[in-house]
Amino acid sequence: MRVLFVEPPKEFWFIMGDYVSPPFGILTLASYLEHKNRDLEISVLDSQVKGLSWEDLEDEIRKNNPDVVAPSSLTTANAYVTLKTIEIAKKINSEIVTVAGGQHFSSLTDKILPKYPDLDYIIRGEGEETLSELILFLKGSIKLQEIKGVSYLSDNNVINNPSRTLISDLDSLPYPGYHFIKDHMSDYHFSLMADRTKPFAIVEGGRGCRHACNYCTQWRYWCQQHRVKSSNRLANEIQFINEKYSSGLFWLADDNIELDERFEEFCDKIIHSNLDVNWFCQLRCDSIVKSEILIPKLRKAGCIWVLLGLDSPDTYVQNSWHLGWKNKSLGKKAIKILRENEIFSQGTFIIGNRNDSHESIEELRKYADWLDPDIATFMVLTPFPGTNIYEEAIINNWIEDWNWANYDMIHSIMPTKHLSRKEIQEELFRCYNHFFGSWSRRYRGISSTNQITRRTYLYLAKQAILTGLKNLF
Ligand code: B12
Ligand code: SF4
Repeated sequence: MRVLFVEPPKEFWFIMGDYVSPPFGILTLASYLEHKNRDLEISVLDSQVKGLSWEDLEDEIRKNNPDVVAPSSLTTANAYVTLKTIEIAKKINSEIVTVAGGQHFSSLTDKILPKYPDLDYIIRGEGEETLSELILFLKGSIKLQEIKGVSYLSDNNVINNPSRTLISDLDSLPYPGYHFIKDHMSDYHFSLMADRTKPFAIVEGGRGCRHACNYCTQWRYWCQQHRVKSSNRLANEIQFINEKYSSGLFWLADDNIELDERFEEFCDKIIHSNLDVNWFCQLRCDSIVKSEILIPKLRKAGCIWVLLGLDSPDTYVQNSWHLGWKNKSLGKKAIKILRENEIFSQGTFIIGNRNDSHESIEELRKYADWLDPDIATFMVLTPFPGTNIYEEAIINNWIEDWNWANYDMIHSIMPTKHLSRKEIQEELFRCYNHFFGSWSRRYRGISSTNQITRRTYLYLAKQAILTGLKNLF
């Protein structure tokens, strides 16, 4: 049986500059299938890195002649490209079995399956074990009804089999299947973070998050549990990928890293292995402040860039989004600690909450100025299916834009009590223009001794972000 995983052609998220990212989700699935089902012929086709058009993709699928096509989706914004890939597969051969998964498809099985009959199965939640059992079913070894976590149509009714429990030991997963895309490993890059001498790879130290922010899909998708790989396993994985493929820049895909003993051990192992690697991760301000003592070690182990959710200065928002840290000075302190350790801080801010007005967004701009992260990324509150905010928006009929392709956090999807969608879109532009338009900040950025800061501000100086945002209204 031939299984083809596909990363579809899709738009790049221009806010993050020039990058090509490996399709990590389907690489983990491909690797797991390979270990469980030795007799499968598995391939991963990455349209992004190969620069394939839709026509090229069709030719490639035809050449591969697969029995199963499983496209990646990553985000709600990618839902249509996933479905388009599935449509193409069925057009080539209606016998091809099509499978989708991930946050968006898992949340909307009842809506998607009846509307898109080309999609045969949705795998809800963690994909490894369910996909592997689905293959056993396709080979005739087990019954479909026995497979937990799968959804499908039967006599025009959507059947959602019971959910599956999560894998208890993440160390039991094989290494991600980078060998499936080995010829392209040097092409993956993230230009703002590192030059081409340090090709880019993703690794995953853990899944899920114990917090419960209202706008986030992750905590609920992973059952509000936080599971981690051991420090040894994570360090070995990075060492293996570095030595085998020369990847030098790693994105830790973890939703939220806890700066505990395990993570300290991980840093120690990387330091002792003398690897020339750098990495990016997401941390909460409260953890940075609480574990300040660990931050120099993170830097020594190669951490060069941290993304922090700084969200909004509004106490109402802080409370209603269950952000869990209400003291604004925590953000300020966290940025200071990172700066003292020469770790680049990217702060994310969210506009478009229900109470937002021109005045409150002006306050948010002042808050961003006061916090002064190395770069600020402003985003629009987006009701992703699977979040509390989505449910609230449905009940109150707030959603005005149902085009999933726009659910990328830079398009405005719903108005606030005081602002139309167009006004929110204009406010988003103003936020970037204000933060990056400041001559003193630009000058500081471009003349910084920190290479990443310099590179980032040079990119911003090209006005690509501002032009892109202006085109949205
Ligand atoms: C790395 C990353 C990126 C990378 C791209 C990585 C890539 N090409 O794979 C970059 C930086 C480019 C990126 C961009 C964006 N991202 Co992003 N990203 C992530 C991050 C941190 C890790 C993804 C990952 O590899 N996870 C690990 C894998 C193993 O988990 P997984 O993908 O969920 O896959 C498992 C299951 O879901 C399931 N599964 C998933 N897909 C499939 C497919 C099939 C066929 C099957 C059977 C199963 C299955 O099986 C897998 C194994 O169990 C996630 C957060 C997270 N921790 O997941 C956010 C995340 C996916 N991103 C998000 C968003 C919003 C975006 C952007 C729209 C903008 C933004 N504000 O960041 C852009 C869109 C870019 C684009 N045009 O596609 C949101 C998505 C929310 C949503 N529901 O839409 C997330 C969840 C972050 C968050 N906390 O909200 N992202
Ligand atoms: S936004 Fe971050 S901290 Fe909040 S639930 Fe999601 S992953 Fe956890």
